[in-house]
Amino acid sequence: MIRSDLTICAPASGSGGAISVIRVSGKDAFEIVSKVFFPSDNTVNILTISGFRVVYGEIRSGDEVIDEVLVSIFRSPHSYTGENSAEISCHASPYIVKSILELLIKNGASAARPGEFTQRAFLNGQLDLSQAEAVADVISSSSGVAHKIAMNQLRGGFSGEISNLRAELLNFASLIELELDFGEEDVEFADRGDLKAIIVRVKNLTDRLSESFSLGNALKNGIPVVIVGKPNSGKSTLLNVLLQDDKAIVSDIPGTTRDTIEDTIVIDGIEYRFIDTAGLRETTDVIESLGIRKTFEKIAQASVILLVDEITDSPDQINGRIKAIREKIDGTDKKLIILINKSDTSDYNLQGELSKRINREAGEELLFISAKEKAGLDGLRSILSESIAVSGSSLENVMVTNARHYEALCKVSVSLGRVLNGLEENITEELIATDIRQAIHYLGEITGEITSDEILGNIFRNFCIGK
Ligand SMILES: Nc1nc2c(ncn2[C@@H]2O[C@H](COP(=O)(O)OP(=O)(O)OP(=O)(O)O)[C@@H](O)[C@H]2O)c(=O)[nH]1
Ligand SMILES: [Mg+2]
Repeated sequence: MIRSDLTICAPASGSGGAISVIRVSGKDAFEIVSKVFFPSDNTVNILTISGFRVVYGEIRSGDEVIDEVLVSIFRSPHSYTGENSAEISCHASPYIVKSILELLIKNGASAARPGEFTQRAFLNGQLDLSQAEAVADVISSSSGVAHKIAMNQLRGGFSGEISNLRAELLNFASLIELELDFGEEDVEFADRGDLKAIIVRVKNLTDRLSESFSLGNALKNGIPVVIVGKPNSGKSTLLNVLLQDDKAIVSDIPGTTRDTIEDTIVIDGIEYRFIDTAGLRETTDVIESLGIRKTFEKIAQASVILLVDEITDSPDQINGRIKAIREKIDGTDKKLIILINKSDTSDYNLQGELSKRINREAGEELLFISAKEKAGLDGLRSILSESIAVSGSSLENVMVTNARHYEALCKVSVSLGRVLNGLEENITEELIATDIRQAIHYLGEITGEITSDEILGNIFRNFCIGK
């Protein structure tokens, strides 16, 4: 619901620290603040003062001084929301913050709803929809890379790409609609081959963007790395040393881990979600077999699979397990890393012998480690970083991290596929125009624009038909 007639207020800073910021925004922001805030320089009037000024003074409730504060003034449209806004920096006492908010509300402000400042920024055209969504991503990003992607989206990189696609389609639509206007006369304003080339190009770009979602989403939420292997091979020990935390129970009893355990850690600016699983073996234990079923699900969801074997396993056993995992991940871009654990219990010669007899395919890595002695882990971390960096060269490009955008892009692609078929099969302009409008509509859904008027606007602006 839009409540643009209300002036809203809310704490804008988190708990802790020495200072809290309270944000007030809306047409009556300055009037309301002026009723409770008294500048120490009484020649200053916040009703008339220019924007981007900071005023020192007291917040008072009747005769009682609640706090000494700084009030920052932002005049419409030069504020985050685009409205008149004030930010009150007070001491970070929960009591003070609560008292000031109560005072503001008593004097006519309303408590802001979640996201309402950003919603107003969008409604007032300060941000488009995908940028507004990026605000939440920037705040919640927990790694350097996630932050970089969110900042790119906030600064309009993604919106720019979507706008370019839309502009191309709007041009195309204009031509088709023009032909529709001349319906009876059977004119073709645009060469069908040229039109097809535009759609192919836009569809390729759309598909490239939607393909970036699986990595983009993983980078935002943590790259899922699943740790699998036979019981007792040291999977939970490995999880614990990677997380530097005793998260999982470790014991010498095979079948210790029966459910999946996961947690995240940032390595070289990228967040990984490590998932420890129940060891894979034939079992009649109901709970354990449920855990094993879950292990397969986790393999399906993971980007990277760490297969943990023991140095005392025979090459045949290890090759058998590699083959079983490979069958599960065949045809995907999942990365398989084979870890031979408990290397501390063997000598170097055995490692050399073993590595010769393990059948690896291109892209699969083999590493000898000792989870218990924390040996070989730097090697593992750098393989992880490199494997993401390879596909992560796309980091330089715009990346889709938001499921809503991904869904919309998939719909765009389907509509464009229909346009291509339509062009090929020479179907009527009406039907082609419908599919194009749909594709434009879905792109507009991403940035939050309204489309049909725009198509018309574009026709008249570009072609000056004047009717
Ligand atoms: N010598 C040696 N022992 C290890 C190493 N890693 C793990 N262990 C031991 O192997 C046993 C099993 O370790 P876990 O981490 O519980 O193995 P797991 O793969 O999680 O076992 P399940 O959950 O039962 O499938 C424990 O006694 C560990 O101390 C290692 O690198 N070297
Ligand atoms: Mg375990």
